[in-house]
Amino acid sequence: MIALPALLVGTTGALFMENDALVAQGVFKLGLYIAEHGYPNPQSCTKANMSIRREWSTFSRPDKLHFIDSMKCLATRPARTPAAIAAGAKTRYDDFVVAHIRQTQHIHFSGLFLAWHRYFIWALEQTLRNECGYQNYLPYVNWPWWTRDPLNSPIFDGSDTSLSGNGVYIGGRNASCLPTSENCVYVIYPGTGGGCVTSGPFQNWTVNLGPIQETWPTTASNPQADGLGYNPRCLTRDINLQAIGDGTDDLVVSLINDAKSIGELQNRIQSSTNTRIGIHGSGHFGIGGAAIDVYNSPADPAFYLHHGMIDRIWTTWQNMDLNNRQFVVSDTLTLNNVPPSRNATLEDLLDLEFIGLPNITIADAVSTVAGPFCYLYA
Ligand SMILES: *[C@@H]1O[C@H](CO)[C@@H](O)[C@H](O)[C@H]1NC(C)=O
Ligand SMILES: *[C@@H]1O[C@H](CO)[C@@H](O)[C@H](O)[C@H]1NC(C)=O
Ligand SMILES: *[C@@H]1O[C@H](CO)[C@@H](O)[C@H](O)[C@H]1NC(C)=O
Ligand SMILES: *[C@@H]1O[C@H](CO)[C@@H](O)[C@H](O)[C@H]1NC(C)=O
Ligand SMILES: *[C@@H]1O[C@H](CO)[C@@H](O)[C@H](O)[C@H]1NC(C)=O
Ligand SMILES: [Cu+2]
Repeated sequence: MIALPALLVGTTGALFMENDALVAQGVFKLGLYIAEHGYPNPQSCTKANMSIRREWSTFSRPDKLHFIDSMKCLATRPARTPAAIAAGAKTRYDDFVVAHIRQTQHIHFSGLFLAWHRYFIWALEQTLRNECGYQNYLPYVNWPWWTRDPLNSPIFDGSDTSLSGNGVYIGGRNASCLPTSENCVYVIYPGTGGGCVTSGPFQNWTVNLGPIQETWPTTASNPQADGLGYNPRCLTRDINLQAIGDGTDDLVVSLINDAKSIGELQNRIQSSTNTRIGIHGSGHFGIGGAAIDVYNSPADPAFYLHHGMIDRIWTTWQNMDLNNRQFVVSDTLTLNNVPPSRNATLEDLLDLEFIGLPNITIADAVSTVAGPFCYLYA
């Protein structure tokens, strides 16, 4: 038997919760599955070159600094997106933001959501490695570890090894409703910031595109209605204890344990109820500011760690029953099926536009160990 769990020994940080136990159980089941069936694509992925994605707090100080520097490096390289497609795309980092903005209405609340974002964050990881000398793998943020005190977490404490801290506090803001004020399922109160990030490595980070949905008072509007014009400004955040507080261990555990189908899993990850915002919304609204703009949210470097956690939940749910949970797809090709579109299929393409990687299909993206992907989560 191929002992994949051996790869994980010594990789856990100071914290270990029930969701981490499920992740480890999933890796064990994946090991059993591979022992029985072999690697799905041994030409491109075996134990010898499997990588492990880890929680931000378990990175060493040098590893944190390398990740931060590599993200900044992408923001100094020229964009590949033509100005005729997006005048606001100035940097290589912006190529990622543009691809996400242009496809927002197809890759959220749709059959593409999980697979497209898996490919997208992997593309960032590979681009950091191939173009900016990064030697490690994508970190993720295990929200349940930090629900009680996110402002003192290693990711948001504002230190030189964080992804920067909160935005400056802006008072006098009203609560808002999700998903819309007409359909008020969940009331969300303003967070603890709202303005520009002023501490840590990304205090001078420039957001070039959008906003499309971010409506905080400090945010200048984009010269183009589609948000693709040039609109350089600071990175805003609004760390929201209510929203982050919803991303609990029991929420993550129940997603993995209770979702009976891919449709139920992806909808529960993204949906709000009157008591909970869903783990995807919890991260976006918990970070706040630029991160609440569905279109432009990858402008905040923390986006990629949040979506690492979403991918870790999907991966673990799949690992629990690999025979039945890989080649499955649900929902259509448009956001909440507006405008109406056909059901997604395993042959539908994941297009990363000017990021510059080939189109792959949803079927190509359902396994993290079948190539092009070759990774596990600790
Ligand atoms: C893993 O190794 C194989 C064989 O050497 C190679 O073809 C493949 O590209 C590698 N995959 C990754 C993800 O590095
Ligand atoms: C908050 O709501 C009140 C009452 O609807 C309104 O008068 C006020 O303009 C709102 N403030 C902001 C900042 O939106
Ligand atoms: C931000 O810019 C200021 C002014 O140029 C500079 O002094 C400071 O070192 C920069 N901080 C970071 C974290 O890049
Ligand atoms: C799309 O999927 C739904 C839910 O699985 C199903 O009821 C419906 O028949 C499908 N539509 C088509 C055209 O296949
Ligand atoms: C990906 O597919 C789209 C059509 O869906 C096509 O326009 C585009 O050129 C393809 N990109 C690559 C890199 O092949
Ligand atoms: Cu997204």
